[in-house]
Amino acid sequence: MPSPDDRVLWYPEGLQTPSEVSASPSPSPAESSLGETVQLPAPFFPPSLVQQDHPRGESTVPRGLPSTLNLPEVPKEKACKGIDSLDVGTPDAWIPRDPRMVRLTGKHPFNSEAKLKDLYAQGFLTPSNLFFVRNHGAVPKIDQKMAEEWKLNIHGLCSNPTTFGLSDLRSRFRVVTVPVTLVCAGNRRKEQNVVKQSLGFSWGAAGISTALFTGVYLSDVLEYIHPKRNAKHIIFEGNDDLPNGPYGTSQLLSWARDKRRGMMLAWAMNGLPLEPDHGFPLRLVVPSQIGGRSVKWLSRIELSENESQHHLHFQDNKVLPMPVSSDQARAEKHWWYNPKYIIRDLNVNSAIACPDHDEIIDTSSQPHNEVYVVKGYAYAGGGRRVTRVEVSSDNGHTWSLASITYPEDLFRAVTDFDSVYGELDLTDSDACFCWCFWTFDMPIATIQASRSITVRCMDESLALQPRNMYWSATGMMNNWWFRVCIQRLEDGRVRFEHPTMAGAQPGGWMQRLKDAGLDPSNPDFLPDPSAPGQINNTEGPKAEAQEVQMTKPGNGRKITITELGSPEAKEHAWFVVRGEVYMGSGFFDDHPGGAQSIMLVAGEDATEDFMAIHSSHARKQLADFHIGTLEGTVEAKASDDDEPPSGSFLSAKKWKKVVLVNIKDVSGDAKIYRFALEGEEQELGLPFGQHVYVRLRKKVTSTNVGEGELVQRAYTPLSERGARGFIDMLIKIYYPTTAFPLGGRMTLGLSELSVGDTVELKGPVGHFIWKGKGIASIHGEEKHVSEIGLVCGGSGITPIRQVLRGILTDASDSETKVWVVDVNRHFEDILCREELEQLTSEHPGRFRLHHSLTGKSIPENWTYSVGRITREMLTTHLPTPGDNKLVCICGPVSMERSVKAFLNEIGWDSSNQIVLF
Ligand SMILES: Nc1nc2c(c(=O)[nH]1)N[C@H]1C(S)=C(S)[C@@H](COP(=O)(O)O)O[C@H]1N2
Ligand SMILES: [Mo]
Repeated sequence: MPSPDDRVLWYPEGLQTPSEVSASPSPSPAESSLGETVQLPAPFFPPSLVQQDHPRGESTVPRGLPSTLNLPEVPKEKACKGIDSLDVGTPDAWIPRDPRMVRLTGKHPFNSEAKLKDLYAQGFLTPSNLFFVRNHGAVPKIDQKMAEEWKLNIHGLCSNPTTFGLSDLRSRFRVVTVPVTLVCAGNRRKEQNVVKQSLGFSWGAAGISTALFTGVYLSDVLEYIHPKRNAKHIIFEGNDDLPNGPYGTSQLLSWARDKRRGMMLAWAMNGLPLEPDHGFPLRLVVPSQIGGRSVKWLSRIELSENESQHHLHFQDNKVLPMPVSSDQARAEKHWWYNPKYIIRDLNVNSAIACPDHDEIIDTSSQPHNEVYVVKGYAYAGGGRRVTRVEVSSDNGHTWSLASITYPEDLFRAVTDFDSVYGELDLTDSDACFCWCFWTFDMPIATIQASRSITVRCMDESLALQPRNMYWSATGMMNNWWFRVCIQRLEDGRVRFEHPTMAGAQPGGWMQRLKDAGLDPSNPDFLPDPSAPGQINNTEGPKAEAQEVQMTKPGNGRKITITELGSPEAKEHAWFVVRGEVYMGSGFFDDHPGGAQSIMLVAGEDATEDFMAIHSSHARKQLADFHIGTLEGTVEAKASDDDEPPSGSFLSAKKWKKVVLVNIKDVSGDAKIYRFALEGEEQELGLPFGQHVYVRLRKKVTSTNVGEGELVQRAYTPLSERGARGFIDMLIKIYYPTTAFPLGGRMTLGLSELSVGDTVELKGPVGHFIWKGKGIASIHGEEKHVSEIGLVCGGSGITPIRQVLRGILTDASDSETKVWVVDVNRHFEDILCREELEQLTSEHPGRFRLHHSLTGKSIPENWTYSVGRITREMLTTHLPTPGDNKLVCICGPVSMERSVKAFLNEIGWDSSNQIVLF
């Protein structure tokens, strides 16, 4: 590797060493104002213009950086060769361009951006053919000879005015390569134009690109030409020929002299000469400022007391105050000359690239706990770092942290010296000149439940992307939250919709809202407008005010409190949400939270819990089960009976936190979760036969800050009623299987927990209580029971076991007889088997136990039944029906149904002899 002292000439052309250069066959001499004749390597010409038949025509592919440096790949894409038919007949018809570029101002001049998806797919460094282009006019036609003779004239208030040829710059100053992201101030302007037409054309979110720029630091050149004391501004001029004179703008000289701001005079991009569109043969590169400051085709620099007087220095790249309309800005020139409104540094901004506009995913075919990786870019100005990227799925009500990668930081970790790139050394730089990338794992379930994905970021100065658009006449620096709308298709798939499509392309939710007469600057993408914590849109009309319809239109039936308490209502689990009555039994089979949680609210007002955990999708579904409007109100009560003794943990009204302290594997997928109550000596306060609601927020990823879905389900504890300080719960985790691809929402949520996490409990709930001394309470009615049958399947054992223990451990009851029928698939699946066996041996006269196994492998000396529950099994292993008798059932819905049907056949009365848990 050559050492820095070897440097003679730096040229953006492959593998030559300086000695090869001097020996190259046809060097073109270039006379510099320094009086030295230097050799320019041949060819020094943009690859797109190198003819195939050119003697060096093959050297159009950039040389990568040494792989040992472990830096982002230098784009290998070949330069375009063909002339795009759109350029034919324009002054630019000599420039090969990539037809994939989206033209934003018709054919000419060339203002274009790649498709956001294509741009993002390129990664950190953008190949020059997909690098956005902003040309105010025709591209100066510069051939090889003109490039070799290019003059940069630096003059004005300086002691050493000098005219440099490119080779002078290369040989006099340290040649450096720096990755820099350029962003046009108009990036994302289309969004502003949809709200109200600005003076500018419609950039999408791809008016941004990144390249390795090779050149010399402007600060080094300024040291050489020695500015005078009264010089305050440094003016740059390109040699494009525009109606109002050449393109030009200026910087504060103090900024330009500051090496840390990284301003460069650059001749190469990604290891090749600049393409004509990007300023061949020389441009200014101003990192972290708007692209408009990076003057292309740079030919003149002037040091001055005053800022640039170029037309476009005043008439462009400003953010005028919001109240100034486009017409006003056009008519009243003074706005443009007010120095306060100039834009220098970029502002914080971010956009979503994945999902792409119009991307469709099939959420229904994916497991609920599967995630979709949302991705995008973010940047800040002034060398500041993006310090957080946050994603919201509820229209900005709550936010989760995305993970960010900063490929630019890789450059800070290495140094290199290379004949193409010169010095690669950012080891002493803390400035962020480039975009960063972020990703966020969004659960499919969240996508299903929400209407938008929103991103915002914050930078080191704590500047945060705003919720509302700051519209201005130039439409520049648009950086409000970037929102992608989620649209549910009829077939269960979802389609994503970006805010706009660049240029004249149709599409995007902003135009759609506008066409619908809504305010596109005030979208309301809340999952449900009535959800708690809704942000009230105070400015402007409310867009998309879509209250979810939870009732059947035209259903005028009135339901009285008495009807709500009728046996029919209990049988079909009628419940109340927001004053409307619903028939819960219609949804037993499909309810993701299980049938039990619906049965538990039968006859009750379930508004609070329903609204807390159900998505707008679920709310919509509720309409199908609407049967009428309640006359009067139901007392909010969670238990039919006694309030728990004071001092015990549970509250019927309030969710209370418990901490997970232990997880114990039991068998197969079953685990015992132990949660600590508030006090070590505290009792739970749960009567025999009743349940507790467990509610938890699902974790999403390790980087997520608690934005998962809220899930809730009723469980019966495993711990003894008298247990103090803790509650044990036996949970069988339903992992996704091919037959049940979503797995159990609640149990998967539990499986994500680790010790130290919290869940919330509320209760007791349920209509059945074993009160002791042979007394049961069913829907508040007491009944004396002499014999009780308990039928359960799988983890349905937990409430059954509580009742069983309640009876057998009751010192004041030696009468009540218990029969248990427990059905499982395999022998190993039988939960609490040993305990059950032990209780039978302890209470031979009172407790009869029977099992059945439905699986294929049956243990050799199995003495119980095999196969599903039959009528005969229930006849033989339960008491005969009678007035003082009762059967309780707990298991999967299908089992509960068939057991109930058999019991009816045998002669059990549904209204007061059968209890479904
Ligand atoms: N000479 C000249 N320099 C120019 C421009 C121009 O039209 N002429 N456009 C400016 C603007 S507004 C932008 S955003 C950047 C775009 O650089 P690019 O076309 O290389 O992406 O160049 C800047 N430099
Ligand atoms: Mo720009």
